[in-house]
Amino acid sequence: MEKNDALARGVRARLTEHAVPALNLVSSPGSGKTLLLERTLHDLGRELRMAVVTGDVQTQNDADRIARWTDDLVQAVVTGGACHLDARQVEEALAAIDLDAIDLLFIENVGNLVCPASWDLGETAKVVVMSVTEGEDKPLKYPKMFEQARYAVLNKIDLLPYVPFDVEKAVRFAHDVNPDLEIFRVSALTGEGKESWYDFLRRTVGATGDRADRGERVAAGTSP
Ligand SMILES: Nc1nc2c(ncn2[C@@H]2O[C@H](COP(=O)(O)OP(=O)(O)OP(=O)(O)O)[C@@H](O)[C@H]2O)c(=O)[nH]1
Ligand SMILES: [Mg+2]
Repeated sequence: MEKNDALARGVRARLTEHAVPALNLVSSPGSGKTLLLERTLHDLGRELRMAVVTGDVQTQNDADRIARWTDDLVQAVVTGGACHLDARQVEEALAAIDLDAIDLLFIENVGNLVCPASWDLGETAKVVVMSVTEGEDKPLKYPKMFEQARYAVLNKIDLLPYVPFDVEKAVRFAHDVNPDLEIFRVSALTGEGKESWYDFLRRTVGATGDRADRGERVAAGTSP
């Protein structure tokens, strides 16, 4: 774990040097991380250059799905049994990505709400995706993940008419665990609520400066 944290610091320093914010998407399996990324790349791909590192225990399915929507690099990491990505895998994946050519990096972690909470990947922030088919109590049952995350996406809101899910209760539980959690309510399928998510992504990129002054800052050796 100490070795991982040291590697994560290296990844973070590298991303900072290139002014690239990185969002680590974590969630239970099937909550919609990949579909959210597909829609985001499709809708914002002309405005922001985004690269993706996807982690799966087995298969490159998610990388193949995401690669349909972007010419930027999509790096697949097959963990071969491990229930999370680690900083070394991200560091290796970054070797194939031109950080000066991208505005934002997404990391899609392995789907589960336990292991990824403990592993720093050098990301700017963890974004926990929670869907309305999972029940409102996930923040209470997996508190570490919700404590570690700075943002949450409540996904599949298009299904609210069909499932017994109390949004206000879920939000309350999430804030009981982490009062600072900023929550976006979206449907990756229909696009409902997507604008608040996109505004957040624009803000995140804006906070680390635009590409025009990135070169100067890198040359001057200053962080954003
Ligand atoms: N109705 C509905 N279905 C969705 C939504 N988002 C994702 N799905 C569906 O949910 C299933 C799982 O979505 P994925 O994007 O593969 O989920 P994931 O979190 O990437 O899954 P893992 O990578 O296996 O952890 C797919 O059948 C999606 O089409 C949504 O907003 N609404
Ligand atoms: Mg996925």
